[in-house]
Amino acid sequence: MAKYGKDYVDFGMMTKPDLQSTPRIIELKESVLADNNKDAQDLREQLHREKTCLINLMSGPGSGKTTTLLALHKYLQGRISWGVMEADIDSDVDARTLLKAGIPAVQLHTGGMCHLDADMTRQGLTALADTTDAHLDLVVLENIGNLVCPAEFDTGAAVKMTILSVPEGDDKPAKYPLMYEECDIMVINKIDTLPVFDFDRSRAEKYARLRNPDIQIFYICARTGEGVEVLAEEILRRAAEWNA
Ligand SMILES: Nc1nc2c(ncn2[C@@H]2O[C@H](COP(=O)(O)OP(=O)(O)OP(=O)(O)O)[C@@H](O)[C@H]2O)c(=O)[nH]1
Ligand SMILES: [Mg+2]
Repeated sequence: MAKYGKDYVDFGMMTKPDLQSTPRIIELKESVLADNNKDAQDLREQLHREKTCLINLMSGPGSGKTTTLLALHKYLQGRISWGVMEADIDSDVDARTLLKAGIPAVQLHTGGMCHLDADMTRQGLTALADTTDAHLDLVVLENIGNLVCPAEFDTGAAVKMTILSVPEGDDKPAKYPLMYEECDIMVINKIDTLPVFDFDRSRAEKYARLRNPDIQIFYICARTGEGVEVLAEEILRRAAEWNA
């Protein structure tokens, strides 16, 4: 029996035909595998063979993950076939938002868990593939808003990306080091709010690089789109490299 949530995949919402605006909601089973890392590695190799680049997008709640995905769509659409798995404890708000923008998306419910593991990610990928005939070259997993647990669980992703928004403060890479150690890309979002917060860019960069000298840092305003094109180009480059 699953410790959390239901012990089955609930496809109840599938009976509704309007998948353009009504997200499919997947109630995830908790993985019973003792060794998540092994499972994640298997999934990563499978995705490599299938030429799907999976990005694990992580951050604290409200840093702008969904807004950033919407902003990226302008630069990704027409250049790559992509879709999104929106993970939340409850609600289908984020998946609805993406579907409305024309991005294939499913909503994953974790039944109270604060992160996704590889098995849950695999369930989500299957559900997402069922919503579209197109092969997805790029899939983004918008993980649960949390700076601690998601960093600890390998989901099988090829790329790990985190967002730090200016109002959260420049000290987050010092306080939640594993997140920044694990990630390939750090996006600093909401730069339009820099004038009203005491966020010090060099301090944020220093704390992050102390943990991870190779982390790539991008500054964006997801609301206005400033800086998003450069981030999109890097995502396209990484996906092309992975899928080559
Ligand atoms: N000023 C400003 N607000 C932003 C920016 N990006 C996102 N927001 C706002 O921040 C709030 C949270 O954005 P979301 O995209 O929902 O954040 P999220 O990380 O997906 O949130 P969860 O999924 O709940 O963890 C919303 O009100 C956005 O409009 C930005 O660049 N500037
Ligand atoms: Mg969101």
